[in-house]
Amino acid sequence: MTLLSNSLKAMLVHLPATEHEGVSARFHQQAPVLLDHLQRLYGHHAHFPTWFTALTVALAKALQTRPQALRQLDRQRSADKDWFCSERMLGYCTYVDRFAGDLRGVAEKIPHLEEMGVHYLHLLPFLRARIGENDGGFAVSSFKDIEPRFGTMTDLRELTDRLRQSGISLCSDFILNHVADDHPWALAAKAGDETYRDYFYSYPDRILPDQFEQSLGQIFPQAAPGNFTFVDVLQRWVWTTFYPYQWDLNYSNPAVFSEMATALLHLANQGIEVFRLDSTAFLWKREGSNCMNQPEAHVILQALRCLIEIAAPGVLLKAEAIVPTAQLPAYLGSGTTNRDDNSTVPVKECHLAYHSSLMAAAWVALAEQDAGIIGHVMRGTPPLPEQASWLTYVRCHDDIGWNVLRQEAALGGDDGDGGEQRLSRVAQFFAGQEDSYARGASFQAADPAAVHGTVGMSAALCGFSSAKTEAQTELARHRMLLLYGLALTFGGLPVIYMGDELAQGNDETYRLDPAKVNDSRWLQRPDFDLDAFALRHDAGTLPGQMFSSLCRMLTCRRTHPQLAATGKRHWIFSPHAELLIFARGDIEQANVLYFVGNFSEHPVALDLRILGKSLPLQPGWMDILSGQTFLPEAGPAPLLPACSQLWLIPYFQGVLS
Ligand code: OTU
Repeated sequence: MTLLSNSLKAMLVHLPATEHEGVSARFHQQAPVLLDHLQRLYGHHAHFPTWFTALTVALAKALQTRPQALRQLDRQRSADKDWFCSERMLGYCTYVDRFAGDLRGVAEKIPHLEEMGVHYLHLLPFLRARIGENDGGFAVSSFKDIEPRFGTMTDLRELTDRLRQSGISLCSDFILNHVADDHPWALAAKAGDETYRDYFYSYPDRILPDQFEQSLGQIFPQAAPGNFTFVDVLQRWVWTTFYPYQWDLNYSNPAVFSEMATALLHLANQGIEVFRLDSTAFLWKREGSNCMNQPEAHVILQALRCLIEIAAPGVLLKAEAIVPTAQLPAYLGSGTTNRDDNSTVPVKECHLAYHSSLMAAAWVALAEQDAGIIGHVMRGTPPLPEQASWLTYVRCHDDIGWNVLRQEAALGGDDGDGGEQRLSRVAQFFAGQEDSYARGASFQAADPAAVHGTVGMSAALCGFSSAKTEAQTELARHRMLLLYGLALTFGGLPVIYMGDELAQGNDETYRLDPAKVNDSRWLQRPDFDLDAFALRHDAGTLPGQMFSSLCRMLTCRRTHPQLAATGKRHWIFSPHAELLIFARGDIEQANVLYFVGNFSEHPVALDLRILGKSLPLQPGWMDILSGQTFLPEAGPAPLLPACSQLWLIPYFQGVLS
């Protein structure tokens, strides 16, 4: 206890008396858990007490320098902890340069974001990145500087202020698993500084790397095979899970934790309100394992959460863990932990986590014309813990990783191979093989039959690029809207990927760039199409039709509280495997909302009697997207056209519910 009370004293010395009460309250709530977690990771180090006290002083300095406007936001959000679970929350993800050139250009695009009702903007990495190849900014050279071509730290602060005036929270990648090989820590290591060499994992020979490799996966098996890179100047093998120039940080070294925690708090004070914690699954290495989802990785994330709760409680942490459904909930926090007064509190980890299984399952359902696998994922998704939400999405800057669905694919598959052939067929379908409408490409699959990933913009994967007739284009648009309909109604924070609102296609130019040609993810990283943007209100054009249809769905979402992340969700059995049916809200109440999606390419009859079974009387139904009503006495079940969807609410003749 003295360590904690001494640490609090050391903190308060740096803070104005007006902050003491609030900080002390947050410290008393979080510090015991923080200390417990850090002792589990680093308590065996002799200098732990000194190290811990120094960390809390860094915490105090972060508190001391946190701008007043952000402290105000902290207070507001401490009183409304579910703020990001609202049905009004909508995200948009894009690259700074591709969307607007630089940070100042992003501010000029705010009206476009406001028109869609965006309240969360994920700008892909904009910190100073490695000179040369840098994995699209995911090889960070400095956590203190902005990529010069995007602007300055002042530009960032001005942008976050401007976004906040429009009710938009900036989300930034915080790439905490690795740094670039030209980061000062890596340069110091290469210069012979053993303190910094120990910020990384490195080995004098292949003995341990070869032992680790036996149980490790491959992220870039084609472009960067293996997980270790020989660095001549070190004469050692460095752990590089991703590209050879991305050196994994060694979190068994407490110095790494405190450096990264300090960097996170500094960036929070620049006005970043959400941190996308990149590659969180890989943070802890354990021989004989795949070094993913290790318990210590969760302890690290929970400790970062404690620090944020003390120093910047208005900030959200989002786990980027592309892992099987069963391993996702842990990233939001599971179980309870004891406080020093023996009370138990729920473990808090990240506020948000990508529901990558739901995203991948939606694409599988489209390829198979069967919604079964989405049902498996939905039923395998436990209720959200308090103050937590899923990030739901259709596409992002990365590949669609099919292997997250191995468990679900094995359930419905009939190949007896754990779903591998089933997922391989889907990957090949979207890579445009056989008679598929999709125009995607394989990602890092040396063997076309192997299951790895698929790349391509939503529009290309949904058939816009291959469409030869008006009907085929219309069907492609309905496929894409169906996938966004699921993301918007499932219950989470849905994120639009830049260009999808205009049905923007692939960017094939990466094949001409030697620095990109080996990473097909660049296929889905086009510049924002300003010509299409100019047509967004022209209903006679494809961008116009896409934009108006999507905006209709966005309006319906934000005006129906049943669709908030905190709302209940009930999967409903459908006799037609093509149909996905689930209810949002209370199925016994008249404000229940049903999503019905036809994932097939042919019309399917919807027996309305499946819906509303728990309602006191069988209502009629109204589709809030089209306004169309379906009355029980109107006769046979309505036919759902191919790839169409209905968002149904009870409709009592003459009385709108
Ligand atoms: C993440 O990668 C980023 O989203 C990628 O853009 C980066 O290349 C990578 O980290 C390294 O920073 O799940 O948890 O399948 O989509 O590795 C790591 C390749 C991730 C990436 C995947 C992803």
